[in-house]
Amino acid sequence: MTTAWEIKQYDSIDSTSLEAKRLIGQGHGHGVVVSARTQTAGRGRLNRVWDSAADAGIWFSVILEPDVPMEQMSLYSFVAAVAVAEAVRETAGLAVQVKWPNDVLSGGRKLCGILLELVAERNQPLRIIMGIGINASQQLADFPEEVQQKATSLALETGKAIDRNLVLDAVLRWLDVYSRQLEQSGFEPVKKRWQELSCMSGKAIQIVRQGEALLYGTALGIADDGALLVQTEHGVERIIAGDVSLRAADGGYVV
Ligand code: BT5
Repeated sequence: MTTAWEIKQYDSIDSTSLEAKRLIGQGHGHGVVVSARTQTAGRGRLNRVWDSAADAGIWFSVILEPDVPMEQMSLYSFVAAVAVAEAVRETAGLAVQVKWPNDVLSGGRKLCGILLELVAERNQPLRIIMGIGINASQQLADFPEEVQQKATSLALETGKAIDRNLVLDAVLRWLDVYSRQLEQSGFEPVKKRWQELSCMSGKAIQIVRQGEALLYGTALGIADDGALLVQTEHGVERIIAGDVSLRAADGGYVV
């Protein structure tokens, strides 16, 4: 069954994910989508700032009540990434790559970030808030300086103006497709598609983890629980959280 998405459109909001959380508190649930023209406190992982300039991107959060066991909830970040990749291919004609854990890249630059949060309220089903930010019309100079070195937008990649609503509709349609696959067939089909789109397999990478030493190795792929498998000099390590950079031709690590 396809989801009857209910899109709540805002001009300006602190964060679409914070608003989604407030809406859950007010009794809203599966299928509600919070979308805003701008966010004044857009967030990434670890409370990092997500630049969300007015009308420059597709900033939205989706509330889901997945029909999967608790331990599979985090796999929805892969569902989100492949859904964004398909939607961008379909609407902008752009072939993008995915990077563990939660990025969609084009030309080695970050086009989209995904933030997955789990909400457990007393006597209520477990819910996911899936926050997605896709850069649409920015030129490089429009991004804050720190972001300019690693970000891109649909306009920069395609040279065309893209209808943001078309992209949003396509992402929601593909979210339905891949959520259903995860619920009905387990992680394998989503994992396979993610690995096809991955820019990492066999690449030399560096991983930054909170409170731990830098880790260097070769990306092997993802495990059945979504962990990143890395061949290091000490054997295969399973990474469950961290920031990954790929080694560039000059030996430095990028994005
Ligand atoms: C992410 O975090 O990539 C998740 C971003 C999720 C944003 C969406 S927008 C709708 C919803 N509402 C929210 O408040 N959030 C979600 P992370 O992997 O931690 O990456 C954050 C880093 O990306 C920042 O520290 C910057 O370096 C960089 N960055 C910030 N804004 C960016 C942008 N617009 N495009 C590309 N990179 C950006």
